[in-house]
Amino acid sequence: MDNRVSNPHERSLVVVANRLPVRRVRKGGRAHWETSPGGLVTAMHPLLRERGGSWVGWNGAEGGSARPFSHDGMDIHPVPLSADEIARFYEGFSNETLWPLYHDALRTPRFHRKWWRTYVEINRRFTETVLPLVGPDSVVWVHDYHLQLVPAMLRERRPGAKIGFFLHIPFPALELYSRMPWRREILEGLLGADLLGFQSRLMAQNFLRAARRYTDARGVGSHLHHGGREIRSLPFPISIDINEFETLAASEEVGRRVDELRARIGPERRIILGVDRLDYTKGIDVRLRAFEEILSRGRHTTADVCMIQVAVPSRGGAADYDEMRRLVEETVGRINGEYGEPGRVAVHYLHRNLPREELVAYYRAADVMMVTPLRDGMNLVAKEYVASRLDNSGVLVLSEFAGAANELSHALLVNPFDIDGMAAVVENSLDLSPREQSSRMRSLRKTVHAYDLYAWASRFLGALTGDDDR
Ligand code: GDG
Repeated sequence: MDNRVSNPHERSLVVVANRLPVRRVRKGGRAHWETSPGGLVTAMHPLLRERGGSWVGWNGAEGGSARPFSHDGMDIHPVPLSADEIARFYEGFSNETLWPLYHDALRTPRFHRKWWRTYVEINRRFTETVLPLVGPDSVVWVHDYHLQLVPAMLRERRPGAKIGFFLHIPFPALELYSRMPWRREILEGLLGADLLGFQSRLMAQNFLRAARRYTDARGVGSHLHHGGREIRSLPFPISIDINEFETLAASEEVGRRVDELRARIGPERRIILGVDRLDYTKGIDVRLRAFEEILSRGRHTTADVCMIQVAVPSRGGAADYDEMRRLVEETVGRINGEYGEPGRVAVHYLHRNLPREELVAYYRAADVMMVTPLRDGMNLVAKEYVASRLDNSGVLVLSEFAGAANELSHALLVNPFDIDGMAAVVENSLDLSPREQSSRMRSLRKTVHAYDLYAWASRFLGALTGDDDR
């Protein structure tokens, strides 16, 4: 590891996100940093390496050092959090107030003044860490709902800085957002940016409506005037590194795993797949009930179809998440008890994180992919499935309430709250002719190809720095 950090004023890009792009890994008694997998890191890493740049974020654990270090061409600036701060800023205000409120209040958001006070304090700490890194030519890109106050806190101290903000989760409709006790403070925090990016046009508009209602920002279309500056709120739907998925999908290793999986499931049985973080926004429980409905209708049995649900452990210990896990596991147990046969399980349930090769093998093996969140900013799994279908076979069943539905209109779109409706669409998808599958998948692949993760990052930065025409 190289501890040298170069002159911050030569830096042109500063990424600010809740999590650092590195994680501490222990091997043979020695700990070292490793670059974390994940979309944001994949998109930012080459940019930071080429242009030079810093990443400010939390290491994901309790305590730790604030000492900066270099890793893999990036200057890393950790923001340490204590156990209490993690409980109030991260688990509390971020995940039990903002997350449910922004996802259409699928769970009741909890509003606690002490969580809010810690949220303000930690946003301040992030800002203090960023400030010394901001030179006259720097571009600061702040990410996500944990850090909505950072743009204005930075603006106050660096009035001329170029500041962009991207929200990975939905921005809710005004009627819901209005519940937030600190709605004006959050909007004013965001208005410190020059450019606000959202996953869809509707989400960008939701923000504009809220800002016009609760702050003195004024303007028409996507432009606002506030504090003597102009702010734009625009859609920048995030994407994936399609080449990475295509290369993995074409690899021998993945091919071998697909053959193994197919042989184990039985070549005559169709596979319906779900892959999600175990989160109540993802609609896993309702999806399972739609599969149960299909089996109860009797046209399909475990002799010709099965479901594989990968549920990646997430936010365990939080009551709503533990409750969702219990419900999902109870439903899987009920379906298997009712419809399974020895050697022919109805629902294969994997509560774990899979290696990427295995994940892509599942994408390739699946005849039908169900991506049915009740609300989702984008949903990258939908795009990853499409990217992995090199032979244009397979069917994507996609929720209308995922941001991805705006672009992936050739998927079979469903209302994820409608059990019978989803069951009917999945039944139809099992009958879809190879020709229709291929014509839909071709269009989907074209869409994902046309606009990948790198295009997303460079369009956002282009719009922020004035190198585009929007
Ligand atoms: C937030 C927003 C928005 C999943 N299982 C495994 C695994 N994954 C990877 C997938 C995918 C990622 O996790 C999940 O991304 P999503 O987009 O589906 O969902 P969130 O985690 O909720 O992400 C969302 C996103 O931010 C980006 O802006 O799209 O709307 O909620 O990349 O591949 N990866 C591995 N093993 C697994 O078992 N290795």
